[in-house]
Amino acid sequence: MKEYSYHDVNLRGTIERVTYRTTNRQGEERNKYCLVYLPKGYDEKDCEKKYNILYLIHGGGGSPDAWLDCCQVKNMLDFCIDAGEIEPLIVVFPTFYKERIARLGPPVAEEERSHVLFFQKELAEELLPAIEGRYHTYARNGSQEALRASRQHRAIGGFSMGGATTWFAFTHHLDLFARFAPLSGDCWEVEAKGGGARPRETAAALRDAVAQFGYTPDDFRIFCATGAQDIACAPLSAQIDAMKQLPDTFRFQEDLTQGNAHYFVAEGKVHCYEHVYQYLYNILPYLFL
Ligand code: FER
Repeated sequence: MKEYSYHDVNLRGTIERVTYRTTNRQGEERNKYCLVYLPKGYDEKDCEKKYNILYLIHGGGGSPDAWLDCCQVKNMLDFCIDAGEIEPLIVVFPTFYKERIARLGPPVAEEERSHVLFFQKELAEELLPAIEGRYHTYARNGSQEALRASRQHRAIGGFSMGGATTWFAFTHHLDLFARFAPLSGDCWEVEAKGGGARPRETAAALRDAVAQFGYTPDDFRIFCATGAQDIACAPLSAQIDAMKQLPDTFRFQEDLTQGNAHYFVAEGKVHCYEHVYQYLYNILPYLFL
């Protein structure tokens, strides 16, 4: 694995704050914000140029600011684009929490799972339309039809509970996303902590989603990673082992240009943004190939 460290860059992307309407869990209307990274050179008046887009989700207890506050992901994006290592892309930092929460005490897995699950409807019906009706992505507009037609140019990834969010997007919205980067978080589709506790059922649920949406193994790519010392390593590795037993659906390869699924475990890395954004650095050049 390549290690990223801070670089001076001449031309930087910008961060915008976007507010959109949603309803809270009681059904009351609310404003929510997300942060949007626009690469250098992004010109709102240029309607010809189109950008790939990555939705990057924080971990449990976080906020739209967490990724940007906790690691050098912005400098890494600026550098990779400035150096030509990746095509310029838009990165959206939303939150799955409905209201800003200051988590008291330790996380309760069932509760965290329910936030992430409840967010799936907002993701598809409110967040994506608000963003892609506004910025120059491959979606013609923010309609579900336009979003589906441009799914090859849309990725979702996340850290920890953001990884769980990413797996839920796979099972719920495979028609809207074609690229997935679950980082240090297992799939909680079957139950909280299910990737580790019930790996075979979890792998089957992921396979069934592909079949139910009518897709083939050529229609998606999964880039999954964690650290050898990360608390997600044991559950995620159990889940991935079970997915490897389903080679008709999941074609694991080490080479990031081959197959449709990748899993790497980085030596010495733990459960924190500073370590996890390194995986993103390694994945980004291949995410939209
Ligand atoms: C995991 C390990 C830890 C995971 C989530 C966590 C979704 C969450 C930790 C926390 O919120 O503190 O595999 O998968």
